[in-house]
Amino acid sequence: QSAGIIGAPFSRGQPRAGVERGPDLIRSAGLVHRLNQQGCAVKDYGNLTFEEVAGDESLGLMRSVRAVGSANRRLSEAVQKVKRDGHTSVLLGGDHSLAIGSIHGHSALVGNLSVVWVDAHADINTPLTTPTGNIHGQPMSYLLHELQSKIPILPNFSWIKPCVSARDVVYIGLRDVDPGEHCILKLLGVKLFCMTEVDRLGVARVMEETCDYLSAKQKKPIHLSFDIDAIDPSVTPATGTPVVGGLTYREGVYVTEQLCQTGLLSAVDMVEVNPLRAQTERDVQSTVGTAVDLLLGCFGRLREGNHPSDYS
Ligand code: DIR
Ligand code: MN
Ligand code: MN
Ligand code: MN
Repeated sequence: QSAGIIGAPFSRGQPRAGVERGPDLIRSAGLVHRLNQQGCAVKDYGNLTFEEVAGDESLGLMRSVRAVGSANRRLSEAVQKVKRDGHTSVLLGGDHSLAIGSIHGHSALVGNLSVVWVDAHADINTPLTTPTGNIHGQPMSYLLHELQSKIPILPNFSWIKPCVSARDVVYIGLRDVDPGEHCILKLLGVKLFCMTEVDRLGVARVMEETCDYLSAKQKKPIHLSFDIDAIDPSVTPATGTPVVGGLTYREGVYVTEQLCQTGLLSAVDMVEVNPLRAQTERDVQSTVGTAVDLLLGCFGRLREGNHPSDYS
């Protein structure tokens, strides 16, 4: 399959500068070239530009609501275009608030989908449960049908239509979940493999159960939303909210390999790479290199090796 890359240099879903550099950094680590090398056609749609939203005052704790709403509206349109053109959509973030537009746009074109959310965090706070006011900790709450009664009217958010059912979501890698989020996850019965489950079952069984769970009813296109902070900060330290005790590099790559093998992967987000959070250039390289390898895994890279079908 082919990849359609969208860069979204956007950081207003959280307070730390630098995450808007993610798209160009991931590209300059050779993403397009390496995808081509493994036989994957690529169309790079370039970076989105975002308007300066005037008068974007906080609403209670909630910061940059209008900017986040407007940026995601643009992103949703862009993802719809990529899907219309027949590619697997690749969103390079930017912060994780961008999952709102990415998943909304994906679903607008393909209909019902499954979401695999790989993250240290659940990102399912509502505007009323958020302890920080950062919208990157909330995207799932805007997307889930089941939470719509909990979402107040917000400026520039009225275009967002909930498009995902809680039963079609699987979380992997959780280890920093707020009390309000934990309550929502339990109430909705969301399928999740926190780091405790990864420890107990091993990543192979986690992925077997994830794929069984998602294909049990009908085989829907899969949206993978990968927050780089799911991986342990010893490997990917250049991110805004690192949490110790994460997935290893190998566990992360295994997740992408297995999702690729389902043949259902239809859109991928790679978000929260922030070079300004790194101590050293080596930390940046390790984080960005891991992000690239995870994306290569999504597009068929095998660690046993690959060769083109006409090779002899
Ligand atoms: C926290 C942190 N749960 C919040 N979320 C982050 O702000 O709602 N998500 N860092 O990636
Ligand atoms: Mn996270
Ligand atoms: Mn658990
Ligand atoms: Mn996240």
